[in-house]
Amino acid sequence: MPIIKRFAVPVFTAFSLVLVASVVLAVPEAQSRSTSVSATLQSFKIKLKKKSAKRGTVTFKARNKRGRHNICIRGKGVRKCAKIVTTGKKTTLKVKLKKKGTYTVFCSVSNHEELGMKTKFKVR
Ligand SMILES: [Cu+2]
Repeated sequence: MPIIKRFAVPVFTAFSLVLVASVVLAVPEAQSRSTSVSATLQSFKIKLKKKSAKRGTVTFKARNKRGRHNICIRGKGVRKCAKIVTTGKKTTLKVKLKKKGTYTVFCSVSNHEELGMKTKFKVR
């Protein structure tokens, strides 16, 4: 009997932890998903580490390698820009993308978009 007791407690504890962990992890995911996408800006290119995300909050964390740039997104009734930064600085664009489809990520400074600072981003 003492052997069973010795095992019963750790097994119960482990089971409880799994149960608690699954509840903690499941709740925020069910309510809204969030994705972080790293990006680099330079004259005149935008590179995204991820090309797509599931619907929810998407945070683009952009590092400006060279020039004076920002990062913006438009599509499906959304248009939002992060603040403009200079070489070596970071700028973050946090946006709620509720609709599936293709969005355009671009730089709104001057004519940078026409010069090539744009790329596609998909929401699944
Ligand atoms: Cu730019």
